[in-house]
Amino acid sequence: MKNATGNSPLVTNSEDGARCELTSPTAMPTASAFLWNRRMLVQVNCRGFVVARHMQPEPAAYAHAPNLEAKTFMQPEQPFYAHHPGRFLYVKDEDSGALFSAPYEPVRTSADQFCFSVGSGDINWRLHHAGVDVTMTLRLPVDDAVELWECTLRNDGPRPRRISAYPYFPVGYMSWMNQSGEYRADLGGIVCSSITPYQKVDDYFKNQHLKDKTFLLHETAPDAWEAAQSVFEGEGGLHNPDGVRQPLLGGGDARYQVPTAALQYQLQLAPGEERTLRFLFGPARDDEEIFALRERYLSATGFAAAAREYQEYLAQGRGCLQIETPDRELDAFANHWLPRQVFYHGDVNRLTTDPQTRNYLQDQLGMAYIRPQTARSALLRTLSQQKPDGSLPDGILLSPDAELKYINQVPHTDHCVWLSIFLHGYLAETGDYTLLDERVITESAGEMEGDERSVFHCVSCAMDWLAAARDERGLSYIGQGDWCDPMNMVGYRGRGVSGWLSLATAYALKLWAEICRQQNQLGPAEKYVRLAAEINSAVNRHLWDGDWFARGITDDGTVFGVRDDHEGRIFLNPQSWALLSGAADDNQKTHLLRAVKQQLETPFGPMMLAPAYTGMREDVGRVTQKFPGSAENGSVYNHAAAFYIYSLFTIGESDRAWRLLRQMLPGPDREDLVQRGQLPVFIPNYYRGAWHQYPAHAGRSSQLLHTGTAAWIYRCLIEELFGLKGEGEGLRISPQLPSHWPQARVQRRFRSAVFDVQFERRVHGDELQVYADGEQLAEPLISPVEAGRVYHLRVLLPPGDISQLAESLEDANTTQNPHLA
Ligand code: CEZ
Repeated sequence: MKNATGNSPLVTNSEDGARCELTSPTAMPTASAFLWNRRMLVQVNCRGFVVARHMQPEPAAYAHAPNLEAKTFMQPEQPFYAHHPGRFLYVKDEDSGALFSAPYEPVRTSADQFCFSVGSGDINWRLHHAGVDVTMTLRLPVDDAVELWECTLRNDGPRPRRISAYPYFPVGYMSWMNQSGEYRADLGGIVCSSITPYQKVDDYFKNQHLKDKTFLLHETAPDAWEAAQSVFEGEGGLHNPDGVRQPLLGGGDARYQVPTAALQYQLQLAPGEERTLRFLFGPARDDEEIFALRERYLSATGFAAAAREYQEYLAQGRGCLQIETPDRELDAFANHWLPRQVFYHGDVNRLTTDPQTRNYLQDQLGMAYIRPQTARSALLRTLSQQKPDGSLPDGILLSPDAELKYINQVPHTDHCVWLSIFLHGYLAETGDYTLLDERVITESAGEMEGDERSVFHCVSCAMDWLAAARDERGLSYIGQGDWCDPMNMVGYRGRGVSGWLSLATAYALKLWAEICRQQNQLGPAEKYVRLAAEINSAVNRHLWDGDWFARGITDDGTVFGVRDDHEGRIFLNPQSWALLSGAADDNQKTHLLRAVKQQLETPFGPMMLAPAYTGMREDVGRVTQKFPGSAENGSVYNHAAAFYIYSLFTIGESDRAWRLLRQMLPGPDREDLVQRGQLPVFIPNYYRGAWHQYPAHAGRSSQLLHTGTAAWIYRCLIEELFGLKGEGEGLRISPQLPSHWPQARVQRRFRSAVFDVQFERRVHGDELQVYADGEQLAEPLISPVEAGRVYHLRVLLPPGDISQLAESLEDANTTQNPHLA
């Protein structure tokens, strides 16, 4: 534990990189972390505010306005203060009346010491204030929607203390139909009840299984309690509630009032003495369920068993890469946090029942490196929902009752692209070519019902659909959106086309052609290569703007994302995908790399477009209405940055790729951490952009943890930066380490074998040399790979490329934020 006000570092990684700790509740006030299990997600911030959702199976909240639309997780970047109550513990000295609270909110007293400590399976806060040590720890079990809280109070001073401790878990507004709260001695806690509001008769039947109760159960009986929020908070409010100003809480109920859960413990602590209190907080359908949760978890042994089971669960998400490089922060991130985020996405599919098809396939691409059998079934599930014309629906239904909702009711045209991208990555990683012969049972009703086709056939149909969904110029229709959801008005009248999607189609067809060739399907391979070339040249004919590729052409025939545009002048995605698809020749590459550097790069990564739109453009769509520099409107949208980084690696721009990859991680210096407000425990979906418009705000994290970025960056590290990539029956070694790294050590699990790799720089000689178990390889390829074997590789890299290094330094200078300098 470090001093909150001293000069100790703001954020530190533990020695093994498995814990990340923040030593101030105010320097990065929205810094957050998350825990999840198969039923729920909890995102907490360092000050004690919490957003939690459980699945029933649609996402729902159980504390704070549950019947507000629980569609997505609310924007945690916005201060939690007004709308996001949390889990608090007030501590009152019974003799002096002095009050503080843990973790920091709601009283906001600055503690003598503060630590917000994030682990992969628990989050805890430790603080020391006025002679009292408080620890609050949150864990989740694997399979139930319930929070396990453990609070320890310790008298750290020389004299006996009389203290009242008040766990306060606000529940918030539950329902306009029916809400209440009361203490239930028989269940051991406060139980709040409601009826999810509805009007349609049908909903009555649908809602019957909903968990309409929220409980706070205690292991140790309290001295007093209160269940009405207005009575507990009273005139003093959350910061100084009336309840804690009285000797004892009043024991009131909430009867059609906003319910809450406040308990009071009067503790006498001798010097050095401590007390541990355990609680369960969560949703339930009825008393029986509450009772069962209590029986199962609410004890020291119940908590310990849950923690053990949770560690076993996390072990299933263990990454395939362990690294030791000159960059300690990267090591911690790549060894712990990144695979954890990939596993979260891939195992619970962002806790939705109808993930967007492109998200599902990209999340599962990440899963191919962690638990490939899950990725495999996801592909089969996706294809089972393919439409008769070869296209894919906008979302994939994961349960029988699931429906396509929200964004999935808007027609997007890019979903098929992700099929061959997924497969290309999956097959390289697993060598599981039998998947291509697997029979797919088509679920869709009508003529295709019961039809059985091979994966190979289904994907070919999807590729044919993509190749056909183009206009007379040969460019891909955008419909009401492509990868960019809110780019919904470029082509809503049926004519507009997407430059990005055209390039992505060319790339997808090329990848598929490679797979066809590998399968000895030479005719189709040749066809897809030809189609890809045709699309690339159509893009070159219509969308090359002299220095970069345009984003698209509107319904009215206006090319946009070009030099004449004052806003949305240059977009990142077409540049990245022109590198991937091969549309850009060497001369074009030089131009577009320079344009991206000059117009899009910031110290926090490349922006997705610039300048950000400041007003509605009706021929582009609602992306232009988003706040400039936020989300798709010109933020450093990490998913798009990841595409760019990946594309840079594929053309051998190693140092440029490294520089941008490193910029995605917050820290390690304090200034950067404070500006972003993000802990290096997950990649947020964006950092604020609009670098030239609102430089003071640039870099600030969205705190949104759902992003395709995680899978792509994991892939970049494994296959590109460390260059340990599957190929046919083997593993190819083609590292692109940053040129200033003298060495690195990596352990890579690959198809049931282990590769222990030592990378070193050579002093002389400019080719790569690989030694496997002492013997030099003629080609940097180990093939076939023997399952169960441990390979020891020594990889000698050419000396660092000084010219690339100079490029990096020059870049760093051109992107200095004037407001940070
Ligand atoms: O959603 C993401 C989508 O989940 O935005 C990406 C897209 O490729 C992903 O599939 C780029 O558009 O305004 C919107 O509708 C946006 O689409 C957002 O909802 C965005 C969220 O930021 C996800 O966290």
